[in-house]
Amino acid sequence: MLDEKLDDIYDEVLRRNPAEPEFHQAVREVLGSVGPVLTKFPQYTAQKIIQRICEPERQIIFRVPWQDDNGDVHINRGYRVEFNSALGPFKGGLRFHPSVSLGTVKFLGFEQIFKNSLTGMPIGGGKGGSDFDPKGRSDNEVMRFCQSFMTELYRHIGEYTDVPAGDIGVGTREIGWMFGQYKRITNRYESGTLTGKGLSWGGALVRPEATGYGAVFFLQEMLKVQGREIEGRTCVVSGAGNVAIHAIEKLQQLGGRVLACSDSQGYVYDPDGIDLPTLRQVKEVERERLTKYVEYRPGATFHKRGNIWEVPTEVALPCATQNELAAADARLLVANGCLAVAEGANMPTTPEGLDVLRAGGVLFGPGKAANAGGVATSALEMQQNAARDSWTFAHTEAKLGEIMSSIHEQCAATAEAYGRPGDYVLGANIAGFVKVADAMVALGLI
Ligand code: NDP
Ligand code: 2IT
Repeated sequence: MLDEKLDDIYDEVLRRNPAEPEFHQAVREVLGSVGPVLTKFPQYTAQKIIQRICEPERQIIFRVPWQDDNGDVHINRGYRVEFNSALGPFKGGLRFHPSVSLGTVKFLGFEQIFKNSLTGMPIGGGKGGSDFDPKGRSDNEVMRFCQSFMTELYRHIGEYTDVPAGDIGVGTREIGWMFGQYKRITNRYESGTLTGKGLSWGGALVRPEATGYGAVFFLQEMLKVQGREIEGRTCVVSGAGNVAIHAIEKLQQLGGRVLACSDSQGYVYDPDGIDLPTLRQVKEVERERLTKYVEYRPGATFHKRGNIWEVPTEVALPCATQNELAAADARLLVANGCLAVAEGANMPTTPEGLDVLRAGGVLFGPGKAANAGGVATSALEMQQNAARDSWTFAHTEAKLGEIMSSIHEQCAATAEAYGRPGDYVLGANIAGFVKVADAMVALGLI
């Protein structure tokens, strides 16, 4: 339940932003936490900070025309929502997936504000993307799409304005094609305009690994509070993309036994533990479906349209997409003795799913805290670009580890201070919010 004042604000958000259910869900979750903050800091109410934070500073929607290999013309829609720049230039990824709509980009951009605040780095929140579907497209088609997308986007971004990166469907390859087009149009080698670049052209070590590794570091911190470790525990990781692969890698390095991973077609169960080289061969080298994994590993089984959360596990990391872990899934996890959930994806757990996990006493690390390692390492990439420097893997991974334990500490301390020890959702929302709110007050009515 929201208190009356917040309820009115939320109703207004619904009225002004119709047909954007994911955005509504993200706003509702944050408003559900910040009630006690408004009581403590009346200036936020006087300054209408909540209303301002729910309204993006700028929303850009544009046509992206491109031609496929047969010469047929396609029209997609591009988005960049520049949500909040109180703490630094807008920062957040680009998602290429057929499900992308304005509401999707707004939910992601809204989450990004608080996530980026928690990292302690000087970055505001933004997000972008397109309803373009890269599946089944040739390299040349994806390159032409990226070039067309950047032909409009370039005028809105820059190292002091807005710094995009990857997300679903956008990795180093796509960032390369977009960076190349940006450089060509502007005639400037501005490395700090995009992050997630390749190593030989301004990228940073650990950025590809950072989101997955960071989620596991956050999980490690949560377990540590209870005197527990990852070593020897069964783990299930949904997804089979950038975040999932690197979460699996770090879990295995720390002695976790990862039994299953998934894509949108179903899940793989490998009783001997997911074989990372095979997974990488299938997903990163061949860019194939996960079904191919079982051709290399006869002991593993593919469960077409199966529900990965039915696999009994002590640790669950949803690393695919939003709302992939619903109440029924949460009930399966609880019934099977799950101890902890850390969200590698953005908003993968539904509100009802979260209620079930809470009631079941499962440790829960929300995405805006647990997956913040990716964007934090993007900010480290920006630092290296600005200094024309490059750091070693070990140094950068150590920094990532420090950032994740600081985020855990902020969430835990804030939850404790507001009388809800162990509630990382409340802790992340309040700690992330207060810093942005203070900066907004300090910068005046802009
Ligand atoms: P990738 O594109 O590398 O991988 C996405 C994975 O999720 C694929 O296995 C994909 O399966 C699956 N997936 C995507 N959409 C759906 C869907 N609608 N239903 C079922 N499965 C789906 O993306 P990332 O690994 O980069 O991103 C995964 C999640 O992590 C997203 O929520 C993203 O916002 C979040 N995130 C990413 C960060 C990053 O640095 N990349 C940072 C922080 C959060 P298939 O191939 O079958 O579509
Ligand atoms: O959701 C996210 O934090 C990302 N996709 C990464 C954003 C970034 O700018 O690195």
